[in-house]
Amino acid sequence: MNSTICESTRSDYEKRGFCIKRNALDPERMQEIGMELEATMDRRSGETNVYVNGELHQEKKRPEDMREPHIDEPFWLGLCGEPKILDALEELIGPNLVLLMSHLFVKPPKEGMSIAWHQDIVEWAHISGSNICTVWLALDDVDLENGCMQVIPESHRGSPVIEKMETKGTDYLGRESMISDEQRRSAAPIELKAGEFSIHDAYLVHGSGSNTSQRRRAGYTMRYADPETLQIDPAQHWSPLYLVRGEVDWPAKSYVDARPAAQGAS
Ligand SMILES: O=C(O)CCC(=O)C(=O)O
Repeated sequence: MNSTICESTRSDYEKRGFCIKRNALDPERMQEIGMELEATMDRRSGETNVYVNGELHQEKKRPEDMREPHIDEPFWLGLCGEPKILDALEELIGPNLVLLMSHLFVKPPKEGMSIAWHQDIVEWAHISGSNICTVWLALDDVDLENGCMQVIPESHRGSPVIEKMETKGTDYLGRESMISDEQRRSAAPIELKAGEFSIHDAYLVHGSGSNTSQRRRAGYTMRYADPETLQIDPAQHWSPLYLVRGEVDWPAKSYVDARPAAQGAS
């Protein structure tokens, strides 16, 4: 296991496909985020319909699967526009930033699911572009024991599309990228304190183990792109596209204006 991690610089990010921002959000802000997380988890708990071998079952909703909270909860959209996060992104992918998606991944103690090795870009068949990335904000302290994210450094180089196979396991995705043993051995854990975040390229192979600890592991992923290089079919995309910083060609591209000044004005 390779435990060396890169700092938050553009050259590290380009070389290794990810970087880490330490001491980003302060404890007061994290306390506020923690309270909102509890409220969102309460609102989204309950049962959901699933089909197993063609038969309908009711299952408890998984807290790993709280998708797109930014669409209907202004708090999470506001967090996607957090200046410290956008400043870090701006250095890496440029001054114009579009929010594509977000997802709260909460792994409960002792039973949090693993997430198999995958590349984000391969999961989103209707999206392509050379400058798409994910911010993974730690809402709890995360380490290998509670199932922190792990990455395969440099696996994004050359923008490969790696074939997937079914895991036939109990992981969150049910399919995984076919990577070599050598790549597996090079995995780097992204251990973070609450309030720190990592940024990874959409082609980088990553995943996470199950939570074997007594502690919760919560993270918020926010996915961004540079609108100049982004290619997306809005008809197939399940959420609006939000411009969070900079400029785009209005109104040819239909973005929701979520830049902080626009939000303040409304
Ligand atoms: O939260 C995790 O462990 C994995 C998250 C992930 O796959 C992603 O951010 O793309």
